[in-house]
Amino acid sequence: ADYQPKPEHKFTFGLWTVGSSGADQFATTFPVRGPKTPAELVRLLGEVGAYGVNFHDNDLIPLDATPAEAEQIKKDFRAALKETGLVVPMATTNLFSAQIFKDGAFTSNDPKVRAYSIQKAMRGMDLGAEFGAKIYVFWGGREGTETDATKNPLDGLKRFREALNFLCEYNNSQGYGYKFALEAKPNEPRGDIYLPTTGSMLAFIETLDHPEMVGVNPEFAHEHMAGLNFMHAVAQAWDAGKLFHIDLNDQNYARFDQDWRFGQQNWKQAFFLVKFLEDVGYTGSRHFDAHAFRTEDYEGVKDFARGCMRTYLIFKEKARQFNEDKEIQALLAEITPASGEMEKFEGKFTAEKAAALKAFSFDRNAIAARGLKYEKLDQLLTDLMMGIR
Ligand code: GLO
Ligand code: NI
Ligand code: NI
Ligand code: NI
Repeated sequence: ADYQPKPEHKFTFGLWTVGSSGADQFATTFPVRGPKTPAELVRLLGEVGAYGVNFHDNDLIPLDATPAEAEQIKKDFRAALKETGLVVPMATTNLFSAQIFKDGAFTSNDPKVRAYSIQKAMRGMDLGAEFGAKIYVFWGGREGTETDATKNPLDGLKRFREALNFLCEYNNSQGYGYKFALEAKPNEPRGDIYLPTTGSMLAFIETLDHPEMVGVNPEFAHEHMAGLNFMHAVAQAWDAGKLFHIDLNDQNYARFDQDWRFGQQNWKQAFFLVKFLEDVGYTGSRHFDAHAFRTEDYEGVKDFARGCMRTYLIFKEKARQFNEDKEIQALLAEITPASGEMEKFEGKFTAEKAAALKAFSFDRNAIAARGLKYEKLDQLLTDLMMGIR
């Protein structure tokens, strides 16, 4: 394996990721990297071998741009896409940066803010469609509270639902063919954000008018902030047929939003995630929603972007080795025994089966006495990942 990114790997980055100025909560007015235009960022991504670029409405067109400025930016952006061959698989709306969103967007207590947010999302969908985006992400960054004295969460859910129902109909009315992908995050920037986990989003989707149009965009960092197992969240989304997009990065448990290079910190979790995506045959974008360290210049940003993709491909190769390793596979076969005698109790309920199972006598102690060799298996994986196998 040469670990070189190719279009078929579907590696994408947001304009906001490689375009991050390196500003943080304690240095908002001291960016360490000067701004680059969207067209320049596309060329940077082309240089490192990415397949696609995604954007928020205002990553491409600044909030206060004139129509003439907007046209020029789009023209330059389009030219850079053509030159590099990059595509735009996903677009999204910034409903969290501007002052007007200080109390949320779709769930704000102010009906003017709610209406403005839906207007902004429709315009964002128009913009994404101009560049061929087929996935539209909704991250409700400020849909939440610092104190629940201000809002009833039931109102929050109702407003969020109404907004999405409206936008699903808008999608149909324009014939855009978008699939919506809802992105959960437990907190930051709000004290608490509604629908804090991928699991919450999955349950919420079933309450919408067009559940078939809506899936999820789970993010590694966000599930880790909530102390959860990211791969398990992704698996549940996949099982529900709802894994429409994914945000890859890295994040230590229970910290603020770190948005690190994919695989920087939690190798094992990243490995299991890549293995899962490759084993099930996920065909969507592998989107990196991450930032280079504040210590980096734009050369460092390229190192960061190359690193995200390279690490993914290394884990993909390791997953292949895991699946082809005779000792590991033999052990796996041993620890997941065939049904044998239990087959007659398995599957759908029948009254006879239930009666037979109730009457069956199990040797509980003998069953429990069997060692499962999980220690051995996990060490084989560790050896494999460390490159000594
Ligand atoms: C912030 C989110 C953000 C979203 C983006 C896409 O933590 O991860 O980057 O992914 O706004 O809508
Ligand atoms: Ni995030
Ligand atoms: Ni994200
Ligand atoms: Ni983040």
